[in-house]
Amino acid sequence: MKKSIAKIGRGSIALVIALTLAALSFSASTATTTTTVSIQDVEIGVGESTTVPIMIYDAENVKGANIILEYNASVVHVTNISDGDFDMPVYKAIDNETGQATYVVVNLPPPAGSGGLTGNVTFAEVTLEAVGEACETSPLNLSVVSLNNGTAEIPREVSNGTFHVKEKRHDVNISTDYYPEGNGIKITRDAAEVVPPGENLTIGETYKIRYRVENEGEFDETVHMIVKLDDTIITEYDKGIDIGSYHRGEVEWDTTGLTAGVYTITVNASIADDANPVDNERTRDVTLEMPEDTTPPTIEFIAPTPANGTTVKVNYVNVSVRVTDPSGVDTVLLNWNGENETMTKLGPTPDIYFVNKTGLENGNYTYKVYANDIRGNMGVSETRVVIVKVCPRYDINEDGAVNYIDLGILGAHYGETTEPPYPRYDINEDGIVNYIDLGILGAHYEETGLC
Ligand SMILES: [Ca+2]
Ligand SMILES: [Ca+2]
Ligand SMILES: [Ca+2]
Ligand SMILES: [Ca+2]
Repeated sequence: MKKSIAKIGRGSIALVIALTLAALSFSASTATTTTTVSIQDVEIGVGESTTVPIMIYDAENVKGANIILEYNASVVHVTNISDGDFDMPVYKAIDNETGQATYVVVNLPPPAGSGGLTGNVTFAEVTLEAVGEACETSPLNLSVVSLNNGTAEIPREVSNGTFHVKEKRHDVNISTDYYPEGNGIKITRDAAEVVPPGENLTIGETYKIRYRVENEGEFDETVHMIVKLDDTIITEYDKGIDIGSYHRGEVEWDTTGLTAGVYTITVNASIADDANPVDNERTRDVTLEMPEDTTPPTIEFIAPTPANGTTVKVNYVNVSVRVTDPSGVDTVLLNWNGENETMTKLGPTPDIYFVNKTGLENGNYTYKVYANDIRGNMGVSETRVVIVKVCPRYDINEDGAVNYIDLGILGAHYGETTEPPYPRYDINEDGIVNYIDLGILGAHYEETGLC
């Protein structure tokens, strides 16, 4: 090996000196940096392989290197050494009996080669295979036989690594690869059409929540699955998933009867002892909204609203309606003889609205009810008429005139006692039909057009 380097050195001695001088002058200004030969710590599972570099950090004009990696061959083997940044590998030897891998490289001067290497230089890439048992470790020690600039050794430090065989792990996860846009949770309508995040769901439709659970550990597992909507569990089951296998799950979600708003879907896959629990639960927020609504509310007159065309003998009328709409009712107005007024919502019964019209003069009144839903669809009821006809009590038979007919009725009941609600022939409502009532009737006798 020395022979190879020496031979190259002789062939370009002038250039090597020039580069060495340049390197010396350069190093004066960068005296604080130390060239370090380094290999990182490595952790892989039983039987697994990985490739890591042996680095020369803060190199200055490196033209040749001879480095031996020493390791415990009962724990780790070197299965390959491949080129780093140097022009020319000179020697390579792997001995997995003694635990030594030797590699020698050299750089040629230009134009044949790239000259001395400066900066962070990859010496070689070594492939390591874990041949030991779980939890075993091996040093990764670097023995630097030579690190030179063609004429002299370069001062350097060494940073060794440690090789660790990973413990066998239990590890399942909800795969985000399955549907990355939805954090691993896919939602479909009509069995196939995917609802992308940001698109709202429609209340009344049935969706499917889909996900994939992967077993990335080293054991067969029985996985406990829970799918929740906010805090409500919509499905819960156990599922066996073998090593390296997966479970693709789906749950039907019927949104009928739910209120509009944001809901959080949670999919959780749990096992007793998961090495990496952070990937065992995924959530996705979805917004539920009411379906398209172009239909106005339904408006229905209910008791005690008088039937259309009714004559009432009192000076008040109660108008009550039941108003219903799947989207929700916004405003309900009573149109009474052409004038609108807001109807009052009746207590705990959410869809009943009413107005009491009081102090009404005798006459005909026309009315109807308008109602709109929260989507702005306006509906109107049938139009009704009510006739208010209040006659004075002394017009006992309510025919608008005080005459012998009223007198006959009063006479027929004369001397009777009465109870509330007092009959009209007890004109002054004092509980007895007597001369006082007769006197009132007499005072209005032969009046007409009263009602
Ligand atoms: Ca996990
Ligand atoms: Ca509607
Ligand atoms: Ca009369
Ligand atoms: Ca009386």
